[in-house]
Amino acid sequence: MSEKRFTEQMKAYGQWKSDLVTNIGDYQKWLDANGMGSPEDELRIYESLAALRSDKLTIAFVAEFARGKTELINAIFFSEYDRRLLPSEAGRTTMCPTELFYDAEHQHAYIRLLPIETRLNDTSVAEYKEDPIHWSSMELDLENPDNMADAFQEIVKVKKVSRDEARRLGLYDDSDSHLNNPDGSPPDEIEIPLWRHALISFPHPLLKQGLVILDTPGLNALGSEPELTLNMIPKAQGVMFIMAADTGVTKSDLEMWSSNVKPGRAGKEKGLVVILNKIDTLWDDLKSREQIAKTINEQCGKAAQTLGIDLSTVIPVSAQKGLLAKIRHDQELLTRSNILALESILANEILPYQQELVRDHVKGDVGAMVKQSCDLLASRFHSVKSQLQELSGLSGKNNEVIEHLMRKTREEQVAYHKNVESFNANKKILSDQSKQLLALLSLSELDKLVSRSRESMTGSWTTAGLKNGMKTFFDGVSNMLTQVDDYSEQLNRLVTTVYHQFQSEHAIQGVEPVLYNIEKYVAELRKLEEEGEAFRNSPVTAMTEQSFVVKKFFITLVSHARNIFFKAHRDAESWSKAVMSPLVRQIKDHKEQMDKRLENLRKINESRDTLEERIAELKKQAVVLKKQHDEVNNILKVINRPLNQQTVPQRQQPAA
Ligand SMILES: Nc1nc2c(ncn2[C@@H]2O[C@H](COP(=O)(O)OP(=O)(O)O)[C@@H](O)[C@H]2O)c(=O)[nH]1
Ligand SMILES: [Mg+2]
Repeated sequence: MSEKRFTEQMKAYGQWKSDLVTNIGDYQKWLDANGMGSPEDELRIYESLAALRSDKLTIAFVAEFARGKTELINAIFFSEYDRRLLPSEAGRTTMCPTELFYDAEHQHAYIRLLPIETRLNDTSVAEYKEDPIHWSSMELDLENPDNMADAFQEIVKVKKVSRDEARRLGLYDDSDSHLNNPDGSPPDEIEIPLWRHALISFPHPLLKQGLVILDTPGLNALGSEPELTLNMIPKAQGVMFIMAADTGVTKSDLEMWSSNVKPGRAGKEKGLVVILNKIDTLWDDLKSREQIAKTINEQCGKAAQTLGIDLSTVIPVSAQKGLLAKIRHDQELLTRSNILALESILANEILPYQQELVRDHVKGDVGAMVKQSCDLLASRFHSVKSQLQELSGLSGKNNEVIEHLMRKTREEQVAYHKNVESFNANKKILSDQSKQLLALLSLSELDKLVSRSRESMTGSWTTAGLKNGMKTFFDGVSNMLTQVDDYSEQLNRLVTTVYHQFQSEHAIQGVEPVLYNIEKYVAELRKLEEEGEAFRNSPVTAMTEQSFVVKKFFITLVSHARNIFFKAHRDAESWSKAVMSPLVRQIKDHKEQMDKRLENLRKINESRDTLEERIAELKKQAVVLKKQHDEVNNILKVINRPLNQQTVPQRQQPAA
């Protein structure tokens, strides 16, 4: 088994995505060239391509401050700069959540910083991201790593503000007694981060392939910025939770684990990596390697026990020695640091998992469209073949037989017209019912629910009030979704019946409709609720000024839920527009073929010479259809191609 390094694997993943993009582009061109596309198809393809191009693999580093998150990021991803790129030093810890990525739209490297004062507004960080005007922006000089490292110093910057100011920002609470002066009096000034969030874009090869790294500050920051816990961390494909060997598992480590890490990973355990960092602090020269290995293993065991997880899932590493070893090309030290074990998990577990998700998505979306095109062509081919058979059987037959066939075709035409009428009536019913479906997913209804939930908090932004508010909100959401689910089931049944009825009455080969499914949005909302519950129950909410955090939390929760609703609504809308198109196309095909058949029979009836001509024509058509079918089928094959089956390596413990 070959175990690929993360960098290689990421490159292969990028290549795979770009092949898919080309393939989908081919399909798009094919639709155009053959006049088989519709505006809805165009839109769906466009969205799929956009989703593929903007696909990101986010790895979040979550831990209490000074556990070595930033050092690990330096060691895993940025060692080729031969220096410590992001600031990681004793006493100067990352103060604001920092995202490292590549912004392909603005092709220059920059660092953007959101002032801490924006906390006073009700706008979420996600919303601020849409609007660069609120950010303070600096260009990065890529030729000059010193300059880059200097610019990165911004993310550790702090400033002193009055106690009142800190309180207003939700960064100080009278219960924060650990900040008191030695005589017990509260401090006059509080040190707070200068920035609320940092975005760093630069063209590192991994970032260019779609890797996003989220570096977070400690527990305090997570407590005061619910968006991290509710949105950014759960959305990450990989979460690295880090403890340190020199401190062991502390109370706040544990708190962070149970409030901020574990709940967001429910059902996504694959992406969670638990790390015991700084094992070099246990490298005692007076002990043998075996003794050291034993000590490290014991520490991992203790950590695993405290967190309630399996020992084999705790990876001991030394970020600092890993970085040093990579810079010095010291193979022995690199092995000892065990950094490569982490890379291997990223490369062989987290990345393939994301690839599977992306593939399933493309398969379900564009794949379903391509399949419909394929089926439609098969159905055309089938009908040409049967006409061909019919005509071939006519040579040597008398006019009576031909007239009989003409009569039969005319009867079919009459039946067809009747069926088309009933099809149009059904289509109208479907369109009305789709409107009802959209109404059930209405955002204004959701907003009414939000107001009711706010009211049921009885105006108090406390955790007790929040409990009522959240209950009202999620009960309401769940109620709305149950209705949507029932309704869409009914709609799906109608769609299927309309398809099958027409096809069976006219002996047309089956093209299956795509059904509407709300399940994935229900699952997303359920997850949001779980994360919300965990956060609400966490002691973190009690640490900073309550009303502040509770309010921010509620706003984040609602905006996230609103976003999920929005997506479900948009999906339902484009579904309802596109669901009947394949059948409409098939019906049109069928009509054309009947007309053509009648005309053929008429001409043959007049002169037997035309028979051979018609047969030759149909044969030509069959060849063209076969070719078209093969072309589309090849596109479908690429989309459905299984990913390279990899044996996932067992996570292994290092030799000390
Ligand atoms: N001995 C040792 N120190 C480390 C290691 N990783 C990080 N540190 C030190 O721990 C301190 C905090 O590291 P940093 O990466 O800033 O932690 P963060 O706050 O979690 O991002 C710094 O002084 C680092 O040099 C390690 O593997 N071994
Ligand atoms: Mg840090």
